[in-house]
Amino acid sequence: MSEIAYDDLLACAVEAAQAAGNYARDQKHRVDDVKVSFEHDIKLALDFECQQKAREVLLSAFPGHTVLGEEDPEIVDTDEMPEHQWVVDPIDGTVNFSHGMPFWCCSIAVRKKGETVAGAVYGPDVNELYTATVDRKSTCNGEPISVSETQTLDKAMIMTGVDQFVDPSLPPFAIFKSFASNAQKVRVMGSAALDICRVANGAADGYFEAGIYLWDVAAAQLIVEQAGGKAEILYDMPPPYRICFAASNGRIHDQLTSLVDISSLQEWKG
Ligand code: LIP
Repeated sequence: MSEIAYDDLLACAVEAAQAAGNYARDQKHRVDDVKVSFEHDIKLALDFECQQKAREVLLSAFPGHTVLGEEDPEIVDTDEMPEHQWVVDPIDGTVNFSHGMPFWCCSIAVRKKGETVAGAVYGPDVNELYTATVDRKSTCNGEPISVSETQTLDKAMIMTGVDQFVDPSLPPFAIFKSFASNAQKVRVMGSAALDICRVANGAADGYFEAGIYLWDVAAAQLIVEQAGGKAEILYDMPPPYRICFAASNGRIHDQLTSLVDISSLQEWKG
């Protein structure tokens, strides 16, 4: 079986992200079609429809590949490492999208035997398309991007988020407090993929979130790494693909992760 060029995989990721993202943008009048409502989160009909748009592009180009999507009906953990697996978040920042906030995107990555080799994050309302392959530098709208030069946490802007388990007594808020007192500023913008891409382009210096999912960060992790930054899963949480994740410009990484008391989070299962 011949190798598939990373550029061909990236081109497909971009095509699928734009198909899903432009569809969501053009169907915004249907944001009231809510399929599932949680206390602090929602699933729109458009989440499912956009995932299907992306799947159609991906599997039309690569019928033998597998797709892991946020909106899959059944998600089971597996130690399998498929030859090619696409990881799709059709609308990252769904609540922002539903309120008419522009900070949302479609995130698509492809993993080869478990290693992300190409990724695209497309934000239609912010007009930003971030791309990276494992052998090329990251770009935004075709222009190369790099992480910031910020050396210390007290001069850093840290992006973070809170998932639907938002009880302030829970450990993630203790971590939020420590970021707020140690960083120059903390921002909660509601889209992990775009947050991490802002670390990649130097607008922010770090990102942390407990209770985020693989599909939120898979493409952006490669984008920040290929922009000179560092990103890592600090540990896995239940259910499958839910993680504690940090990304940075590399220079402040240890200062950032030293504020995360993993033991407190391991007791908190969310
Ligand atoms: C969102 C993430 C965000 C997180 C939200 C939500 P979704 O992803 O991008 O960082 O704080 O709780 O998980 O669910 O909109 O794709």
